[in-house]
Amino acid sequence: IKHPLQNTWTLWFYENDRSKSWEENQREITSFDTVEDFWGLYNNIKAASDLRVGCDYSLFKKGIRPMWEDDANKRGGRWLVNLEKKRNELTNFWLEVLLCMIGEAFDECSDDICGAVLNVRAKVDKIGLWTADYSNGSSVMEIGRKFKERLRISPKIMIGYQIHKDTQNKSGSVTKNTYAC
Ligand code: M7G
Repeated sequence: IKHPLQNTWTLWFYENDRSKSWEENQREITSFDTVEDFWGLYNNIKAASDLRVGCDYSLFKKGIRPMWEDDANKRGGRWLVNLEKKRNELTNFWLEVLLCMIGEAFDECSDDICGAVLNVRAKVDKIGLWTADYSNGSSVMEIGRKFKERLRISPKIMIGYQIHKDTQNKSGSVTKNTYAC
């Protein structure tokens, strides 16, 4: 018998096709709910660092689309880790994020986790950990601290949490941090 996970997770892949809208470019790949099926999938897809610039992987709880507009993300935000010139470490960072989520590493805050997104970009790759409710301050902070610890980000480096609504409505190129740790 296979080892069940607490949640069922869905992998999404985004590939930039200019003839289509952003939403149409998000493709649902598959869902899994056991440890074995996770590795079966992981071992059969491209490593994060082999994705072309402009592509994203997203892993979300089943039923949540990897977009601001989804009901589960409407009141949410994300912890954002910028990975500048770390393309060779990208695969390991992303795997660690996946393992944190499917292993429910955020303990009693795990219910607040929606999913995570990897953006492979020309200058700075990004990993965002999406949570359900920005107003849930203690949970957001707990998740942020755990996330930082699991990714072994130095205490000297601050990571920020941004509300999706702010990201959506931003006028400049930076979104303000609502929390940091
Ligand atoms: P990105 O891919 O998150 O980051 O956003 P990047 O700027 O490093 O490439 C790029 C663009 O994709 C945004 O300006 C939006 O036009 C679109 N986009 C990104 N997200 C996460 C969403 C979303 O959740 N919903 C919609 N409708 N568009 C999005």
